[in-house]
Amino acid sequence: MSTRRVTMAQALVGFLKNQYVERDGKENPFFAGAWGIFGHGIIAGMGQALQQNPDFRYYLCRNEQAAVHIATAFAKAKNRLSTFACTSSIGPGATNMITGAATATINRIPVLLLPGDIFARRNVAPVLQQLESEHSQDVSVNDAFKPVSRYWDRINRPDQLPCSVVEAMRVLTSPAQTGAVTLALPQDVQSEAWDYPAEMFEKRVWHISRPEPERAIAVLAAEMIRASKRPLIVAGGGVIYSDATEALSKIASRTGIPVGETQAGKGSLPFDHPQNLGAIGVTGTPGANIAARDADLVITIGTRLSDFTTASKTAFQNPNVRFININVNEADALKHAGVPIIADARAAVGQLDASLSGYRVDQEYTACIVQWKHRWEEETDRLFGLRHGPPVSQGEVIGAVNSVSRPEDVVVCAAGSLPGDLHKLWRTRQPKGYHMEYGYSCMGYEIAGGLGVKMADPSREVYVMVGDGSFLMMSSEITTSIQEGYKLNIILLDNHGFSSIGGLSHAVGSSGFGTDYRFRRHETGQLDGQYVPVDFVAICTGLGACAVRATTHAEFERAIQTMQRHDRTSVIVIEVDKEKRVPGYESWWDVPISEVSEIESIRQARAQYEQAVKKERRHEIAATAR
Ligand SMILES: Cc1ncc(C[n+]2csc(CCOP(=O)(O)OP(=O)(O)O)c2C)c(N)n1
Ligand SMILES: [Mg+2]
Repeated sequence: MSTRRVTMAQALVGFLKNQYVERDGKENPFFAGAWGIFGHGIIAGMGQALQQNPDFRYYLCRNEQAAVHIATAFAKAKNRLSTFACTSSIGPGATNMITGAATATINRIPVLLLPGDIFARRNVAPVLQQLESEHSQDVSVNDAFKPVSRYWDRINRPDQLPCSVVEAMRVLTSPAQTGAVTLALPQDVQSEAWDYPAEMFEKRVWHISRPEPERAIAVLAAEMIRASKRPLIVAGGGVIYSDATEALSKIASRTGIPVGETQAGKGSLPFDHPQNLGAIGVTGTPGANIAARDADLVITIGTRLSDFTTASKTAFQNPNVRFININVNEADALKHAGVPIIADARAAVGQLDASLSGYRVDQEYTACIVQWKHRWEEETDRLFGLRHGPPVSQGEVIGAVNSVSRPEDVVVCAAGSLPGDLHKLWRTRQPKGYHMEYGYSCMGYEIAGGLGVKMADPSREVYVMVGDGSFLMMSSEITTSIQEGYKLNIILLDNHGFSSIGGLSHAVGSSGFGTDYRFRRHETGQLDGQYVPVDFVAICTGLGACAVRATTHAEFERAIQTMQRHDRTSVIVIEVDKEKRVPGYESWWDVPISEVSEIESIRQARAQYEQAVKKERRHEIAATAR
């Protein structure tokens, strides 16, 4: 057997750069390079290996958490067919990546994390940044990656690497299992040489399969659809990742079954597709939520059925409702006691379509769908057309960005009140036009995520919509976007705090406590003084971007035109009125309210809560349809 004597880190990079994926006959390298920030735990091992492999590009970011968000957004934009590795030093660099790992895993997006780790040799312990443990020397901060990784290993010997990297690739490329994969790299082992089998460095192609539905289950599902009067499709992220959007469009058009889109599934159909009722769930449109309420059959495709989709299990109120779940992941397919079609979304939808020939929903339902859509377009126009303030309303800012963006452009967002408003209002015209991280809804994802999206397809303009809270949490990758020459269009909506959680606070009877960026007043001891002024334009300019402040709607429209002419990352800061919210429609979210309290408004909110919570259903224990 021919071998190559290289260090563990050199072997790792040599392996990663030769991993390819193939789906539907199309092949591409799986890794686009590595992000990271070096420290003593990685500079001499992985750092040196990256240095001698310039064809596996190293990208220097400003924050390790952001690096993982960049990788996640890139992979999401690439339908999980490509990603980055993220390297870090030991200690804080590593633990900075944990939030990113959770974000990736919860969203089912592949990222490879390579944190440095404490010496396997142990004799020099405790090293700088080492967590000492008296009960075991086999513990480091990297153990904290275990619950947020889909695969986790520590490379304690160089000869262990071949087994571990192959397992890592299996999980990363599995549509059902994918998420963050962590290989912790002890500092000493990274630099140790071994005679690696030369085969390890040959090109390897990982086939991404499209599992077909089991015949008997597919027949049962088709029978159930034919027997249903008010079927509804819930389209999740799996529709987009599996490239099933055209198949969905066909089945919806042919059968007339309406479609509601989850956050990850938004864009599955163009907004003006006759069967697209738009957003569903807590942040859904009235049409989609009424259709969900009355549906006798819900066909979910590629969704995790999170509480935002099920309106905390209150969305589906028909006493006879049944579920068919098309999902490549068994656990998702079995949710809500559904008939599980454990298969690739595109394969399953295509097959279902073929077995439903001649079936169409009745005219009455079709007429409802037409009317719901018409009314929703009117409501969207109303919210886009508000000329509130200044401060202007968030809805009209979304409208202005939407109308400037081209169909192929992408809006990126993650946390705050924007995700709900965008879910409802954004008129998505192409499947990749809407990029929302709403599995973890991680404040700070937005700008880093925007960079990942832009890198995935530089031909698209990327519009990052970010609240002041998220911006203040993590904006430093603006500098990285300038370093790498990727232009982002950032719209920063300043409402001096948390519109989202502030609104929620009012709804739970807590009057906005602790959700505004205000000075502490000596008289009250509370954060109830004037707003704390922040010069966002100065911050963005300081980070290297072009930045302006707009106050009126007309100024904003002019600024967004000017933004098109800039060749580097550009920011518009606009103050929005946090009280001029986009309303909720026909939905509810379970946020438990104190059972006892000294505050009257909370007692009232609790009384309402006790009524509302009664609508929650236990779909998981329903008898199955079989
Ligand atoms: C890392 C993180 N911390 C806390 C939260 C909880 N949270 C959700 S939205 C929000 C406020 C976001 O403020 P901002 O970005 O200004 O958006 P706005 O609500 O004003 O639209 C908070 C604190 C979160 N989602 N992520
Ligand atoms: Mg805010």
